[in-house]
Amino acid sequence: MEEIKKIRTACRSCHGGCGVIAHIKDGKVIKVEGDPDSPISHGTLCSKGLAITQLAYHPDRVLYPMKRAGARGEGKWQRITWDEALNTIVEKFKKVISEYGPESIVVGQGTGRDYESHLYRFANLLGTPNVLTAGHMCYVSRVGSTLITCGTLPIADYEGGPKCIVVWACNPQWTNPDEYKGENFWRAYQKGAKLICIDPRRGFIANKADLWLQIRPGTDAALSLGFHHVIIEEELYDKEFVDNYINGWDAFRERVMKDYPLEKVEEITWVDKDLIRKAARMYATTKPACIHWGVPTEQTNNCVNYTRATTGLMAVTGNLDAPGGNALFVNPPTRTVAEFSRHRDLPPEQQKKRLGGDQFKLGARVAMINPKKAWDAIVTGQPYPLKAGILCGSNPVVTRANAKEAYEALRKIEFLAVIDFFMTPTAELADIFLPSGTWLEQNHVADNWKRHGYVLARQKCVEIGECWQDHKIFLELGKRMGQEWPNTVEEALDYLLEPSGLTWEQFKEKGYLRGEMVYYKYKQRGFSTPTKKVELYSTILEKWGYDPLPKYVEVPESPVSTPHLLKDYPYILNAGLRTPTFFHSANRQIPSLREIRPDPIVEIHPETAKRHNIKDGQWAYITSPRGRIKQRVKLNDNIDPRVVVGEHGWWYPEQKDPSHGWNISNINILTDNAYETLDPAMGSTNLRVCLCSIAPCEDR
Ligand SMILES: Nc1nc2c(c(=O)[nH]1)N[C@H]1C(S)=C(S)[C@@H](COP(=O)(O)OP(=O)(O)OC[C@H]3O[C@@H](n4cnc5c(=O)[nH]c(N)nc54)[C@H](O)[C@@H]3O)O[C@H]1N2
Ligand SMILES: Nc1nc2c(c(=O)[nH]1)N[C@H]1C(S)=C(S)[C@@H](COP(=O)(O)OP(=O)(O)OC[C@H]3O[C@@H](n4cnc5c(=O)[nH]c(N)nc54)[C@H](O)[C@@H]3O)O[C@H]1N2
Ligand code: SF4
Ligand SMILES: [Mo]
Repeated sequence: MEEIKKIRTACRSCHGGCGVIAHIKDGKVIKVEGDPDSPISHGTLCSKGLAITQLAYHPDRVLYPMKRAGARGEGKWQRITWDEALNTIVEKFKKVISEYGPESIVVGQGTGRDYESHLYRFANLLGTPNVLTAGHMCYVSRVGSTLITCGTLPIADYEGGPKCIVVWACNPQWTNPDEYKGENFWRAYQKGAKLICIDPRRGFIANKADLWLQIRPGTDAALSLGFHHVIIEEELYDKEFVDNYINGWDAFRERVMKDYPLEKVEEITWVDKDLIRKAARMYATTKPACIHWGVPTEQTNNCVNYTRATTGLMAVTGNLDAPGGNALFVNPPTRTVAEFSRHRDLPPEQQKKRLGGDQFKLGARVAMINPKKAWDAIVTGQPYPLKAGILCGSNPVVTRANAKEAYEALRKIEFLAVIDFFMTPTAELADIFLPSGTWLEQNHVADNWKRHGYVLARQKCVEIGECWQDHKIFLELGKRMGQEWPNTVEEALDYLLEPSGLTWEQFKEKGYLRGEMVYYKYKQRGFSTPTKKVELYSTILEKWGYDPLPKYVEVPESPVSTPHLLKDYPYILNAGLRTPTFFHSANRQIPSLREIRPDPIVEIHPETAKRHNIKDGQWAYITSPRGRIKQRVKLNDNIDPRVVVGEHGWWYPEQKDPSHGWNISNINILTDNAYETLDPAMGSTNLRVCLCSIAPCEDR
């Protein structure tokens, strides 16, 4: 019998990063444990990371390429070889290119999973500008908004020792999102930092906070401008910074003082004006202070407004690129995602064809499309038809707004390939299924898309079935399309690492690299914007014809903007509470995780329950103007009685028919994607807030 072999690697069951020691015996991973030497996680792992062996060796996992053997969506599949699978895709794509042009192929992924460099390279060299990511509701929209404001994404600098932390729409203890691990927040907090929490729901962090601002969902941009109002009125800003490094201060100040008096901000946000004043003072006068923002601030029509206004808070208080403030981290010297993916090779005439590019100019700048543009192009053929697609690591039928529309469009596309671990409701609509390798089955320079200054060695521990890591799938497909690619995954990694002077083999031994941090870089070279200043007045937005100053625009469906709907839909639905065990639509089939959370939960206030005669633990209908779903009720008096909080990502893998119950509890049946509800510059989806009603029902 073989000895147990231990391999150091990096988890990626969420956005990833935690250091792992994998134990391997007889060619099988039998256990994973936290790596105490990891600079990211210091030995900690969460329930999802620990459950990876249950996922990787799950009996439902698809281990071979498959082709559809019946009608679309009928659930009949036949095993094929990789050669047949890849050649089928290549043949179809070549046909579409010759008949319609490469723009008629959509290449899609879900949330950040460390293969964007390869996926985008495949799309760019194919010549299609239509890459569908989660960017319209997550991260990319944040990056794009900060790009035009201060040059790059500012990150809370926990290691720099903040004395005040503002956790704004984030729940890092459960979500560990992007650059942030809950553990890093916790270490800084335990050193005695003051804590401000801005969240409609009182959770773990709100309970710990010195100040909790229970905001009306979707109104964060107004609150941010309210903070500015206090800071300007009480002259709490850093005068030297403002004089030297803000573009458009006078115009911004006039907008804030005229349009956002605290009485008005209180009315919009439901937060008491004295509490706003107290919080703004605490943030502006405790140095250094950082803001740790979360995804709900992006999943709104005010994505760009909020992100720019709040970047402005970091700037005017002198906390931008300051130790313990919001730093502009320096990445280690590796090739960037943009370089590897060869964005520059997408010809200008193809870039011009990006769906919605002329409407959402900032979205286009960060190579992003809104999915509704893709669904419409499939269904209506306008402005040109989308004929074929390849989706990697994404389940849009469950995770995109107005799910029924997403489902119908994907059912109608002429040809679809899906890369996943499981036959999800989206994968069931495909013609070809390609089996992906989990993070235990891949070699990669991990985290090189993030902005926290690290890259990590993710090492292959095992091979399972005929699964291939996604990077290899794009590389092999690309080569067959006649594109220029390195020969192997490892050669691609050598290329990514080249500027660091290390090969993949050497990097693997080291485990990680860290960029050398320099603060206050702007003092030498200004900010990477056209004026070299923080552009509170954006010269770029102005050039494109948008409002150059941040403002608050009312949530598209709300008691204020659509009062006529209140009779039938009296509550604000806050759609998309995450749980520690699941990752969006993933993990429902993992026994240890599903046992902790067997059912989708909708939280309602006890007063609401009483009004509708609903009991704790009972199933209830949640209805919006788009449709109706069922979730199980949990009473929670830590939310506003006017608000209902539901989980997203639900389908039922245990339901074996090919629908897998995607439309029973899926909250995105309720959310909207109409063009007029999107952020006008970015095309971000207003995903988190709409109106709903609630009523008891018998069972699921
Ligand atoms: N209403 C509402 N909807 C939301 C949200 C919300 O807050 N509210 N949040 C949104 C956000 S922020 C995001 S980012 C999106 C996420 O949206 P998606 O990324 O589409 O959702 P996931 O369920 O994470 O991923 C789908 C599939 O990826 C597969 N997968 C996981 N890892 C890999 C891998 O390494 N390779 C491959 N090939 N497949 C893999 C999983 O098995 C799963 O089936 O959801 C969004 N949807
Ligand atoms: N376990 C788990 N972890 C995940 C994910 C997952 O599905 N499961 N998804 C991953 C992804 S792709 C992302 S983007 C991140 C997101 O992770 P986070 O940025 O932490 O976002 P959320 O957990 O969606 O929401 C954070 C907090 O915002 C509050 N909130 C809701 N609406 C509003 C609002 O309008 N304003 C304010 N101020 N607060 C609001 C919620 O009550 C919640 O406490 O998590 C990642 N990590
Ligand atoms: S927080 Fe994310 S990276 Fe860390 S163990 Fe959990 S799933 Fe893995
Ligand atoms: Mo996300």
